[in-house]
Amino acid sequence: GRYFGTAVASGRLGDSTYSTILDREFNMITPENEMKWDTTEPSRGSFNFAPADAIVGHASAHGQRMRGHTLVWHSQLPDWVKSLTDATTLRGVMDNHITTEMSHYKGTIYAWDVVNEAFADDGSGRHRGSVFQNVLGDGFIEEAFRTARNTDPSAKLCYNDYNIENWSDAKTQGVYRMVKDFKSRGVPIDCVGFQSHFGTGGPPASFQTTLSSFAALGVDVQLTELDIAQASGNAYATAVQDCLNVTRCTGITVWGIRDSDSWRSGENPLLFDRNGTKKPAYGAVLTTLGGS
Ligand code: 9MR
Repeated sequence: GRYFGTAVASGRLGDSTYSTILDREFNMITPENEMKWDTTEPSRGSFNFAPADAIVGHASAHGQRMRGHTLVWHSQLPDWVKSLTDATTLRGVMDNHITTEMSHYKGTIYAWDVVNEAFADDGSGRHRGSVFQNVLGDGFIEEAFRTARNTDPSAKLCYNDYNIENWSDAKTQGVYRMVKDFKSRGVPIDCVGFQSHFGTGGPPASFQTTLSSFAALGVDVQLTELDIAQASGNAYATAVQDCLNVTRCTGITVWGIRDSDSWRSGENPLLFDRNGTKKPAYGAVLTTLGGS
């Protein structure tokens, strides 16, 4: 009943080992970089959807659904956006970016990471500094979600972040307060993505509590970028079981296919080795999902 997805890099689609595993094992795709602002709007008003279109085309040809990643993020953001200082201008630029990209992909995206990584790592539980935060203030996240809903009312709208898996962390609590506030005021939000980039031990003991606590606010939750240093089978099994134990945990995405495809390849964090062979963690995930 859950989807199982992976991040995909458009440049690897021509690698037959890669695409064979992709189409055999995964029914959800997140573009690893191709839908980010530096690729999609490298200069103001000039949009480039070709790399992401290649992935969407692959997905529709193979019956895979898509997560859109990501519309508003402080990173992989072009300098022309970072240098804006006028609030009216930046608000217009942000809203135009959201409406143009979402409109291009209307009907092809199951869920959008509307805003990515907006909270700080400093233990404050507050938003991080960014051009959006510094010029537009706290309201920029709400503005982005409202614009997204108006553009494509049938796409699920998610907030996505890392290091929000441990329930007692200030960052987790900060995101929780935001979602609770959005729900109480009718700001449109449908889901929260927990990136789940874990160390060797896998998820924190409280991960299921975190997932169920957010779900109780009335949002779906997903593991959106799962990878685990050294990929212990137990750690992967625990992460998957934490999701299965929460009714509103609707799916899991791993952040790449083979270890050699990973952004942290030195830690061998994925389910397939460099040759595309299944690792023990693959079996642990399959068994946890009820397969054999
Ligand atoms: O995996 C992505 C890598 O190829 C890029 O170089 C990097 C640039 O920031 O982004 C990586 O993906 C990130 C994702 O978009 C957001 N969460 C953290 C991921 C790993 O850095």
